[in-house]
Amino acid sequence: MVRSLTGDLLPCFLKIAVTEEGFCSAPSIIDSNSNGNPLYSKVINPTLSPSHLQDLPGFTRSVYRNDHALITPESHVFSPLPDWRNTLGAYLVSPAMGAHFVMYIAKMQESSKSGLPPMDVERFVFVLQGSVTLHNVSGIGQTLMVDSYAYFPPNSEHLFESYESATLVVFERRYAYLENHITEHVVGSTHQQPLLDTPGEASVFQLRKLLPTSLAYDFNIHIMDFQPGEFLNVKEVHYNQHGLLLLEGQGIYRLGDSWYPVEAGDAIWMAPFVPQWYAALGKIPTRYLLYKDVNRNPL
Ligand code: UGY
Ligand code: MN
Repeated sequence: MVRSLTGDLLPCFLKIAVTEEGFCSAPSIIDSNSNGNPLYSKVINPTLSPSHLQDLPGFTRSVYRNDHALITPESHVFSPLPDWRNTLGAYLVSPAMGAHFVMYIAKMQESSKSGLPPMDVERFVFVLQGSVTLHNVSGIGQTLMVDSYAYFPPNSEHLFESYESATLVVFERRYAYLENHITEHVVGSTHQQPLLDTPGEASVFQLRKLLPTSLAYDFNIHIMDFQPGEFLNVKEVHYNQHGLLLLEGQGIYRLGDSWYPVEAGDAIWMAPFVPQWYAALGKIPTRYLLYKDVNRNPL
């Protein structure tokens, strides 16, 4: 302890000026931290970007709430996908959260093969990295590259093979049958899909839909593109569920009362009626892929 100029007893480290004049003989813990920065300098120069905290062991931006979840890449946990060969999977959305669908990343390694979904479950697959060969029932192979996708109606035979490696994002859902309507097998590529109108959004973002919009389909997959600085006009609250994968760019996602910095690689689950809003920030455009259930009476 030292006595301050006003006569109070103070611990050494609070009176830098006094210690510099030699009153405090304790070893100096006051000048700098181990990085050579002034002690406590972070308090007055706070880290504004949470990504700097990524060096902190245990830090994650992932969040799990009852009406939304943000699952960031450092939280992905992969394990062998049952029924697939040489493939690791990380489920990012599942019914355990309250969702009626699953969304998972499948990492196909050398000489890998897909398995089939359970009975009455439809499947949508989008290639994120590498390429896969899709064999149809007659055994004919078709190569799907990055940005290509395929949809399989419930109970339809199909097989993916990867000879080197490939990463896929997969959506599956128990099909909601509708009398006199059936879905068909679809194969396509994002860039082949036309740009669509975005009512209520005054052309703020670009929208493509990867599946037909006809009644037979009980969900669609949207590809949404935003230039930096663009944001959703509508502060959406709706009955539909979403599973989202940010493919490129960064920005702020509002989910309920929380505002999250997000970037490419992040996955989001949105329960029905969760308030949702996005603004694209940074220097490059944002692209995200979005599952949305459609065409069915919510009753
Ligand atoms: O179509 C949608 O519901 C979409 N605009 N939602 C979203 O981007 N969160
Ligand atoms: Mn929405």
